[in-house]
Amino acid sequence: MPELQIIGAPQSNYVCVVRIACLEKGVPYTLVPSVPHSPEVDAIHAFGKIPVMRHGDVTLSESRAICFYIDHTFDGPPLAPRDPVQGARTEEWISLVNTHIDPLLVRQYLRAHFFSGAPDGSPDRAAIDAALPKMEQHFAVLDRAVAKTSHLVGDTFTLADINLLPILYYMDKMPESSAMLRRNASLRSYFDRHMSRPSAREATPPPFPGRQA
Ligand SMILES: N[C@@H](CCC(=O)N[C@@H](CS)C(=O)NCC(=O)O)C(=O)O
Repeated sequence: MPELQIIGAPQSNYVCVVRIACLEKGVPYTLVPSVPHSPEVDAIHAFGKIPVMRHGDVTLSESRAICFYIDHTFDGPPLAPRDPVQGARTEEWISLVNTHIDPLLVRQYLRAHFFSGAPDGSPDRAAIDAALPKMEQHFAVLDRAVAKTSHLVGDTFTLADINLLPILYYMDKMPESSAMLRRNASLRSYFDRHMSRPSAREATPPPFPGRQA
C-alpha cells in the first residue's frame, strides 16, 4: 500500500477531522505540513483549501470526500454508519456543521480573535460581538442534539462527532465561547467525553505560530 499523505496545517479544524478519522480507523498516515494556496495544495484543491490528500495515484480535496475515501478504502470500524437512516443523519450533521456552524464559529468568531488584521494583532471586537447572539443559538441547538446520548447520531461515535470536535476544541479556548460551553452542560460533557479519546488527543491542534492557543 502506498503512503497516505494528509496535506495541510495541523491547526486547521478540517485537517484535524481527517487526522481523527485516520486514527479512529487505524489507518497510518503522514501529515505533510502545508498552508492553504501553496503550490502542493493548489495542485489538488480547486480553491486552494486544506486538507488535501495523496494516496498513490489518488489525490483528493475536501474533508468529507477524503473521509469517505478513508472509510471505504481501509478496514476498520465504519466512520459513517452503513444503515441508510443513521448514515443520512450523519451526513445531515456534517452538512449543518459545515454550512452553518463552522462559518459562524470558526470563520467569523475565531478569525476575529486570531486573525483580525489589526496591526497589533488585537481581536476585532465588533466582529466578535456581532457573532455572539447567533452563537448562543448554535450552542443551544448542539446542546439539545447531544443531550440524550452524548452523540450527534444514535449512541455511537461517528464522523458527525469527529467533524464537530475540533471546532469545540477551539471554542473551549476562547473566553466568550468557553463560557457558552459551560452554560450548555450536555454539550460540555459531550466535549469532555470525546476529547478524551486517544484519536482526539493525538490530533489536537498545536497553537497557531506566535500564539498561545
Ligand atoms: N469545505 C472544505 C473547507 C476547508 C477549509 O475551509 N479549510 C481552511 C482551513 S480550516 C482553509 O483552507 N482556508 C483557507 C482559505 O479559505 O483561503 C473542507 O471540508 O475541507
